[in-house]
Amino acid sequence: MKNIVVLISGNGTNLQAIIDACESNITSGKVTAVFSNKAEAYGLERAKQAGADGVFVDPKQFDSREAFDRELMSQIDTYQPDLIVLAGYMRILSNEFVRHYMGRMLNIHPSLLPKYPGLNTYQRAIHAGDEEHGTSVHFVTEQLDGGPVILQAKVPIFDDDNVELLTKRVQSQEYRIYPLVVEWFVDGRLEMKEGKAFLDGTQLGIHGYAEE
Ligand code: NHR
Ligand code: GAR
Repeated sequence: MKNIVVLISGNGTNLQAIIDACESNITSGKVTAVFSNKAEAYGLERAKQAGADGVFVDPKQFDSREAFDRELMSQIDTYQPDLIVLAGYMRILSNEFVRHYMGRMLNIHPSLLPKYPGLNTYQRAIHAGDEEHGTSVHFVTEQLDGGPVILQAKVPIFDDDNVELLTKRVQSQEYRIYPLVVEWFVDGRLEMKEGKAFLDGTQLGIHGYAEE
């Protein structure tokens, strides 16, 4: 059984999708702990309901990003994780943290990377007049939202769209693709080598498995 540790900052709906998948089709993975940098994150409740540990680590108790991340790392490592999953985790991670989990840490980012790294992607896509938006699962590297993409899902942007509707449309796709990628990883089908993602030994392109 592979141990999965999930990092969140909020609601944890992606966490829930992964927990649910581990109770059904992901037979070789288990969420053992969930860490949050926000005390009120509802995802901590979801963790406990699923029989996993839900741990809040308070950034205010630390002098620097590096010191906070070092504490997080040492607590995470008590679970001997095979995979770290960022699921709506809203704090940039230090290089030391990223290097420690390199090749075994995934993120889901709400844009069709490499378009729109960073925050407020929905507003940016609507404002730019884009006809489509989406979400990307990628390996985490030291470059923010710049690690190799594994899988994307696309949705249309309609003429009378708004951020709320578009968010819902994108998130419903996240609940399909994130558990699938986690399954690939725990089944040993997915790896990162020399900054590239490989599925079943085949190198993936810049949009991940779903090439144009
Ligand atoms: N850390 C590294 N090193 N690399 C990545 O690719 C990371 C990462 C940490 C988080 C998620 C990411 C996203 O999917 C993620 C990817 C937060 C920010 C941010 O600016 C940016 C990207 C992501 C998450 N955070 C502010 C900060 O100063 C705080 C913003 C807030 O609290 O609202 O940490 O988009
Ligand atoms: C997700 O939609 C994810 O793509 C996004 O936050 C949401 C978290 O929702 N991530 C980021 O914006 C990272 N910067 P959830 O807590 O309900 O899973």
